[in-house]
Amino acid sequence: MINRLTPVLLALVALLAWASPAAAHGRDAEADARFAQTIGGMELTVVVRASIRVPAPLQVDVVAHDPGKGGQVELAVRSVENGGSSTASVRVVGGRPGMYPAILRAGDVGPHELEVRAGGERSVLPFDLLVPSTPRWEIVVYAAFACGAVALLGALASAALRRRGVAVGLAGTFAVAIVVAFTTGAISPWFAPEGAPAPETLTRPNAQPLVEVAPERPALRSAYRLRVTLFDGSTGAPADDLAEHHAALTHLVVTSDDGRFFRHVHPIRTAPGVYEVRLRAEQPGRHLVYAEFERAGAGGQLVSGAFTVPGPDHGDREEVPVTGARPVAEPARPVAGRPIRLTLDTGATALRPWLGMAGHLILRSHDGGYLGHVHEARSMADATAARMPDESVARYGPRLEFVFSFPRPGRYLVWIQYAEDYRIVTVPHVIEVAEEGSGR
Ligand SMILES: [Cu+2]
Repeated sequence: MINRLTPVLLALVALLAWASPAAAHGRDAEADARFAQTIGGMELTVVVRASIRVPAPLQVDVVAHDPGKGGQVELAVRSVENGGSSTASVRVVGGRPGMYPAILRAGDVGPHELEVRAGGERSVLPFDLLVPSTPRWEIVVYAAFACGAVALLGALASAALRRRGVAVGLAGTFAVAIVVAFTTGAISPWFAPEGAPAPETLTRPNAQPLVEVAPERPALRSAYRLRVTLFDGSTGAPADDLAEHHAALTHLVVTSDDGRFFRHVHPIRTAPGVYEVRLRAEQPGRHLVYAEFERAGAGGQLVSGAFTVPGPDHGDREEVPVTGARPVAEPARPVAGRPIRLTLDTGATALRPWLGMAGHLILRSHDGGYLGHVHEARSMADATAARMPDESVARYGPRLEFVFSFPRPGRYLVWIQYAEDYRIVTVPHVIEVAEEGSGR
């Protein structure tokens, strides 16, 4: 009997040892892909919803945080491997922030490109289309049950034919199969979850960035382009392997020296390794640019640049126009190197996640030499999971809380950003940080 069972046991062991499919960088098959995009005068988040199978309809939601004057957003999804494509478009209504859903079609898993066109601009975003696979323990359970069923039928048939030896053997096989099925099912919670992102190993070099402005000295009240070109230092080839990092491929913060101009935007990918954004020069003087991105396998990077908008010098005037709700700092006189708690009562109870968080705190030292980015304290737990909280659920508010330690004493320009029912609100603020032991 043992001899008869050996093939069954070997087959089940082989099934158990069956390798699980590899997961794409940082995202599991059941997570949506998110791309914040500043395109056609709009601030959008394009969400590619996770699919459960292919071929199937593919939902792509265009979340308009700042719809500007509105306009048509053309979407096209294309498989890199077999070229299969599908298109759809949504009409974003000017001045009406919200979620605009579109249905495309996905024919295959694997590397894809999502093309987004609006207002004469075009962005091509690479993403992996994943479909959750059946966990292997489940397959083993099904196989064992199927095996057991066949053995049981065989045993009954053998018994009816009075072939006692065969019947006993098959009954034994049935018993083993049932034990294997139940045991595998019972211990399945201890198996490593399949399709979970593999632990990050940082083996790649950082990307070499080039931050450029065209024209080099943008005229006051005219449009200009900011371009971040990323290349690999050793090969000179474009570094085109950016990972989705806080729901975007690149984040760009542009501030004027005096802090009166502040934009937090998300450049479009115009070519491999090239990210561009169209802006308008509204303030004369020196401007500082900070770009935040993450090359797959290389970790996050923060790079900076500067440019000047020629124009009359206003001298040393008050930096940030502080209006509306004001954050409250605790302690009221922050000290360098010690954490402070910054609380903002937004007065709104329907705050939605933006870039995966209830709120963002961006702070810049007065001279521009330092830029910090902090996430809202209570929403951080949501983002520790591989999946971002969904924009369609208004789950935060009215209070936003940030904890941060300023590295050095001095004057800091601070901007708190959050999405009030899809619309992005920016609250500027100034914080004076004292030196430790300065007696205050
Ligand atoms: Cu950003």
